[in-house]
Amino acid sequence: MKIYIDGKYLDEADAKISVFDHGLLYGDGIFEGIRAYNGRVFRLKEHVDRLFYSAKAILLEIPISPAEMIKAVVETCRQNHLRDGYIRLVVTRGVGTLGLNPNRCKNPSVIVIADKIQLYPKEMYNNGLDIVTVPTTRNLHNSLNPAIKSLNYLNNILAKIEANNAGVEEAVMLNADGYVAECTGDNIFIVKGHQLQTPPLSAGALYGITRGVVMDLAREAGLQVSEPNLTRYDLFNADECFLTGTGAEMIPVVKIDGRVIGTGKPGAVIQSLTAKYHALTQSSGEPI
Ligand code: PXG
Repeated sequence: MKIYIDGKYLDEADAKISVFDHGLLYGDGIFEGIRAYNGRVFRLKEHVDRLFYSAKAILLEIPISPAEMIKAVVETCRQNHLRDGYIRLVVTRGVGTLGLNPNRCKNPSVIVIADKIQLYPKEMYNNGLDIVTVPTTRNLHNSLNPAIKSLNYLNNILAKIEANNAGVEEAVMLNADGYVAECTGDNIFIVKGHQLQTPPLSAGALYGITRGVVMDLAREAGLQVSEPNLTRYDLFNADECFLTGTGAEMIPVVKIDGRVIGTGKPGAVIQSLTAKYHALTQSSGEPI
């Protein structure tokens, strides 16, 4: 495998980052997770834009332009003969001292890894997930804004551990006001009648690329799409519930905190939106 680091394509064994990199020492950096389908990188521009927005928010100057970043991603896929897979884009603050002051980090590092994708097992898509609400609340926006896709994912990891401890795959994270924010690596949606609802970004959700695509597909299909504050009560009483993310795509949820959602089986809306999503991923994107 060839890994892009700061303009060079390195063998995996040589693709290394300093122990003084503040990405490692402090989680000081940002990232993106992107998919390639059928020889094209899906929604690449949107992912690169989000990376630059995250960078802006943490005052990190990415050393290459968005156009160069797009080229680096496509070229890394080419070098690895990747037609379908997962791409991880990382920008770290770079090498500094053991002190936390980022002023000592003069050269941020850009890393692109293009690899195979690890998917949830097929049964989970067919049968739907059982998930739980966890005690760890989503970060506050005035502390570490969940819109920033930072390398500091401890908030999400703690929630994931709590889900694992409860014997399920995913966690519903609430914000400090008790409203639903999102899951650890996926946005959450509910269907109620002809309405498709997902928490607003202000509730502590990432501006998910898949979230945006699914909202567009739903509007085209004639559903009413809105972003109200949602409580656990709203989730429990939904007709359908599902999660969206680049890795998982769309995955149904059939049980939350012991409450069966809808019929307890993946519903018609998620099934039809998933078909549309698959068609779109196979037919659009930046050619490799
Ligand atoms: N919320 C969070 C907190 C995320 O990290 C999403 C929502 C979905 O966003 P996109 O743009 O992908 O539709 C993410 C996605 C994983 C994994 O292994 C997921 C993400 C990052 C790293 C790993 O599931 N991010």
